[in-house]
Amino acid sequence: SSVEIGKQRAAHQAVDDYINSECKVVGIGSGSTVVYAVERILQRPELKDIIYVPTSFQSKLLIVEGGLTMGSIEQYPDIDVTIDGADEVDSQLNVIKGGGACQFQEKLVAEAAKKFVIIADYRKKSSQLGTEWTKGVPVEVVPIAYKSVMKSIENLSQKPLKSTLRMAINKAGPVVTDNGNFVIDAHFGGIEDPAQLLREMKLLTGVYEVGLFCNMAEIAYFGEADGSVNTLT
Ligand code: DER
Repeated sequence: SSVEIGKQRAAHQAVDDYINSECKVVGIGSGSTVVYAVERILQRPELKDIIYVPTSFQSKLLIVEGGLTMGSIEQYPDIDVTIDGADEVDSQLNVIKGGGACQFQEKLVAEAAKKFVIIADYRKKSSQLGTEWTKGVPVEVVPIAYKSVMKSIENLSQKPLKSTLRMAINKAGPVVTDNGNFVIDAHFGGIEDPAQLLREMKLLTGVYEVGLFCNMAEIAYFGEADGSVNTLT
């Protein structure tokens, strides 16, 4: 499909541009686009000796099943490059992440990297966060606090239109993250000031991590349906 072609081309180009044998430690994000990044890494034997740091159980499986060397962020707190997907990217490189409920470890591993590189298909490009990605801002919350957080986000400077507890599909009850938490999807429509919203949400008791990555990415690769790739820096 054109979306899969877009994902693959963005991922391959980013790996070829940013990962080389000089890299010692590389962070591997989560989601379906990073699968193509690992696919490209496995096509380049010179990248075999790099230590790969995961951002979820899914990311761990990609590294382990790929026969790559896995390291923990505790052992390798200084990462050369982290490559990860995104749910939506605006022209300032503000990003919504957490569609896969992995945003805590993703943010930890992204912040630890000298360079944070986003890879995405064309659907993720947006003029304003919240206008293309309509599933809300993923907010990881401590389970007992999910109602408190739903209440307190009503008092943010930009009010949510609605917020929902993310329910699992192949498991009864709510989605439980790799960290043992719940996820609230907070719908704001177009987000006026993502960095301000992030700051305010991080202060709410019970919030574990917010799927807004502001002023973090160095570059975003967008794969188009025709196989071309364009970047945003
Ligand atoms: O959950 C996440 O943060 C993922 O990185 C997500 O934002 C991108 O997933 P995709 O590559 O499957 O679209």
